[in-house]
Amino acid sequence: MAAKFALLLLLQLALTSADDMSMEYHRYDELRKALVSVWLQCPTIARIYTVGESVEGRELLVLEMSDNPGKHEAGEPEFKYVANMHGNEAVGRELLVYLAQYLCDQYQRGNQTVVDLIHNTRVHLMPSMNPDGFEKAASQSGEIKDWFVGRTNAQGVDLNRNFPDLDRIAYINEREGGANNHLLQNIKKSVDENTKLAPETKAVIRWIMDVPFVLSANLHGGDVVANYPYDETRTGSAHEYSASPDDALFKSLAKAYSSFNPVMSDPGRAPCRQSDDDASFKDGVTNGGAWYSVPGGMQDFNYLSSNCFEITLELSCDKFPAEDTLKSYWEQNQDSLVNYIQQVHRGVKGFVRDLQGNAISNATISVEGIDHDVTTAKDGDYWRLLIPGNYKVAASAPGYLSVIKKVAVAYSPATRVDFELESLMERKEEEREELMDWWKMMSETLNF
Ligand code: GEM
Ligand code: ZN
Repeated sequence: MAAKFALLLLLQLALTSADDMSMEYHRYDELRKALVSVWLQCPTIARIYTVGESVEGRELLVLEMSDNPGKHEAGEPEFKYVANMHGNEAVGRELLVYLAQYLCDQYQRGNQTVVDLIHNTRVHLMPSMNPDGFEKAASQSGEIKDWFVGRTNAQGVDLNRNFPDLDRIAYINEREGGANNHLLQNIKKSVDENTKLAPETKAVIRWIMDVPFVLSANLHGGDVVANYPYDETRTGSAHEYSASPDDALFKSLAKAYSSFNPVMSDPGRAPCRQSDDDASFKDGVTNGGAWYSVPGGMQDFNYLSSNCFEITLELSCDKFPAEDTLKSYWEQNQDSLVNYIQQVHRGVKGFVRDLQGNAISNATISVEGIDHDVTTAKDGDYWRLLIPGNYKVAASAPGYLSVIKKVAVAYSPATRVDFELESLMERKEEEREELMDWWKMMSETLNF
């Protein structure tokens, strides 16, 4: 009996492996089953968890893929893909299901790139941030779907306008002096009590604050481009290039995606629609503000509230294309999706510890010339994505003497830079002892 069951299971799994799985839209229950099937096939490198519930009670499911699922490993960077926050934008949702299946298959086949990726990275895939919207969009009869039905959550909230508008705070701080990172800290309480925040938004905010994500992308549809911060313009004008302190890096990250996608990077690609305002698109990438201003978006929220650098990927002209085209989207995006995850292994990374070797969490890592700091996670581990170059990197923490190091950064892998910080208390103690020794010596010499 057990053998028969195992055989059936194997047969089912063989049928759903990435090579021969025909791509079809997964409704909510099918999505759950597809994720469970990956987990059953690859239980040692996969885990399913949920970060919360939608308005209508559907789970915001995440498939985690890593060699030690379920826990943050000291020194191992965390990565996320979030799709379908606009419920009617369905391609990203299906691509993440397919990506999960692909990573599982390739890991089992010993594909070295995938094995290395899984061993060195903790990858989180959320195929749908707006499962209610998706059900609404998918319930429309016929192949052609309305452009807007299912975009918002079940309360009519556009989730990509619903995040706390930290850009406004960052822009004020730019003028008046003040930080542009970890800006949620002072207003965290107001997130819990804020009735304007949708449950989906709240759940994702908590997730972003809890997991030490380093890099992510937010998958959309309706155009074909990789969009990078800032999304909201400084002046409030509709279109205006809005550089973040990490503009060069973000451009490089966006190109790391677009350059592996033959459609996105095609300089001769016709605009999705005649009326499209894609004047800001170049090499398949665009600055968000230059395209059009988006206040309250998820992308900038990541950058301004946490250590996570996020870009927004527009993957298809149609938001909900015909099912038989899904496979072609996978083919266009497969290499980009994998290559973009690998970007998490760039820049500098390492640990900040005290002289006894104890981890210093929440220490600040700053780079001369780039006005945006990251902080260490609980094991004192940090990741600071950077483009190639020579940098001065400083580690500091309250009560410790700061240390600055010169670092050369190549494209990849990340340069390892550890910091040992001396506590000011220890320094004071040392100084006191030195003074005592001196006093002792003086008194002996002068024969007091
Ligand atoms: C966008 S998100 C990407 C574009 N960002 C900017 N700044 N133009 C949205 O939320 O309106 C498009 C989409 O819905 O996919
Ligand atoms: Zn969208």
